[in-house]
Amino acid sequence: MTAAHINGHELCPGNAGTTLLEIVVWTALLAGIGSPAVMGFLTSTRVMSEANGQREVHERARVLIHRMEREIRLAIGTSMETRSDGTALTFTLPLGFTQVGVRAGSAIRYELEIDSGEASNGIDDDGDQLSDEGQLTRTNLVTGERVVLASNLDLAGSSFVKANDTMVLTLSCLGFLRHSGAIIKASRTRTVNPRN
Ligand SMILES: [Ca+2]
Ligand SMILES: [Ca+2]
Repeated sequence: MTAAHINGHELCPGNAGTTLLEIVVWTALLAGIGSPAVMGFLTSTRVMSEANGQREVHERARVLIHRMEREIRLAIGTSMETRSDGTALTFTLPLGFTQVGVRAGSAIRYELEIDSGEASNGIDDDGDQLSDEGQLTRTNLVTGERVVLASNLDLAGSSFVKANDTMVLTLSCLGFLRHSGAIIKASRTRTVNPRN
């Protein structure tokens, strides 16, 4: 009999039993220690995701209105016109300058358009969680080129209003936060005076 045996019994159990026991212990330990850590990780990931979602909506509104503001400052002031319901703005950009004044260039129209699956009724008709959302388009009326500058705009909170020689732009962007189900609105207003 070796030192490892007393009365025919092994002092050290076989590998299979030890491994099974270790698995049970480690599983219990990981379950006790790991669960709060995993839950904490998932919670912080969701919080970060929601914060990023909010930031993205605010950033979209900021960039969008800055882009419009920059172009409208270049416009010929007397050419500015708005649609009576505030959903469209047209103006002419200068092509150049002569001794007698400004040479007119491209005519531009910015327009707020409701999404094809939506009706202006205060509810979400197309099932994307947003109500009465639409897009902002820019059309060059000379060449016909039309570009969608942004989607998911809150049309009820967006408008173009002309007051004497000044243009008041208001854009409201929407976002849906998947984890909390919250709807985010970010509005920006700029008063712009064309230089030409
Ligand atoms: Ca919708
Ligand atoms: Ca609707």
